[in-house]
Amino acid sequence: MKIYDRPGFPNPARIRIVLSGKGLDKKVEFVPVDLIAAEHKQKPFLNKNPSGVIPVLELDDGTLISEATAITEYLDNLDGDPMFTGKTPLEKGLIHMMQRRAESMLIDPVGLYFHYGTPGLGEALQAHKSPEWEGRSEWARRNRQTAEQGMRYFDGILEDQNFVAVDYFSMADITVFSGLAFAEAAGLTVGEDLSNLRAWRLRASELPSVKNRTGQQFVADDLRRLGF
Ligand SMILES: N[C@@H](CCC(=O)N[C@@H](CS)C(=O)NCC(=O)O)C(=O)O
Repeated sequence: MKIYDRPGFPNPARIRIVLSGKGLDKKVEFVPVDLIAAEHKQKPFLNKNPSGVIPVLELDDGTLISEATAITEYLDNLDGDPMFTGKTPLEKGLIHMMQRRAESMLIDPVGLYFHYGTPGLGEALQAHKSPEWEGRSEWARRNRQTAEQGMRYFDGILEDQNFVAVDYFSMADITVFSGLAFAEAAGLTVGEDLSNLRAWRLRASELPSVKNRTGQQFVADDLRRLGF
């Protein structure tokens, strides 16, 4: 199996947590994609994932699976003993629901704010992000607001429960965890008043699947070079 990704980027990190939890990290070859040079917007990569984003999983027979959730479902169910995507119909339903909220209310708007409201990954990629569009800064502002509301929403959820969807760390928690890391890289802080979310994040960061994932840092060297 190959994973096309880049260490230190938040959506790829979702898969690295899963690989670590499932003990699969040594069974995959990580193929780095140069996001700064916009390699993922060129034809060879678009042939693998027309959405032009990482991560992408390529199986030994050439089958391609993109979208972090789809890759997670595949990897988590390979051994017939899912630990992140739910064991019962109820768990599966709750995890799916909360993971989708974690995308639409947090990690996706953070990504849009990052690419449209900051210099993002630099010139080569900005050319693919509608640089001349006059609604750009308003779009970025709205997405920032959505992400900040999302943080508040998950803080509320974690008031009454230990994890985001079910009573263990699931795919929904992975998405929130990575979303917060992305938020910080984009300059959005997790407010001091969001104490449930902060405490959950601290607990989550100590879980073996999170702590021992390969390529641990969440802010890649490439991003640091760009001033993040
Ligand atoms: N919905 C996608 C999101 C993937 C995504 O946005 N990945 C980022 C890296 S963290 C990316 O490739 N960004 C490049 C771009 O937006 O041009 C998933 O779940 O895999």
